[in-house]
Amino acid sequence: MSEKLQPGKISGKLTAHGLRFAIAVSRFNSFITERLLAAAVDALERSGAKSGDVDVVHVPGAFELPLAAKMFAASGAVEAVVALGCVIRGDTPHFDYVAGECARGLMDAGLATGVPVIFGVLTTETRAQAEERADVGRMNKGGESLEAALEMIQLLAPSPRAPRQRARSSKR
Ligand code: INI
Repeated sequence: MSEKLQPGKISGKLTAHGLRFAIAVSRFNSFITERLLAAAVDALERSGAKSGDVDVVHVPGAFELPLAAKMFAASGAVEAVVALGCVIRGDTPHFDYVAGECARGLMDAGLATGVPVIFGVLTTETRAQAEERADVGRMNKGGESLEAALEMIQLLAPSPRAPRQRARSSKR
């Protein structure tokens, strides 16, 4: 009887040791975004990152996060960018523009550069929902964003089992 196929899993310990990160954080709704930042920095420290390996930049609001994220991602100086922000529907009639363009811009920055750009932006109906998601004792989205960055760095790292580019033959 043939043996059941066991697909190889790509997994391992998520360590930040020796990796460089940028965190872009919006000042708008700073009562939430500073909590996200503190949790992300804490998660980085616990994962083995050193102070010199992390740059933090503040931008006015979530709408400005994509440009800052793309600048870092394209610089070649970091392995991942984490964007942290908070858009609360009740606060703005243009919620959909700010939240939607922020999400689209961050996705574009990651796809254009090949560097993981993490969407650590809360988009909530109420302040209470934002508070819950920023609370390290409850949903801790700041810490989760950092873990997502580590996982994507590991996934994209060249592996000995990655498909190799076929050598070009000089013969025609
Ligand atoms: N920016 C946010 O990060 N969150 C919000 O909830 C928000 N509201 O409510 O408007 C917000 N607006 C500012 C926006 O991100 C830009 O900074 C601004 O429009 C200047 O470009």
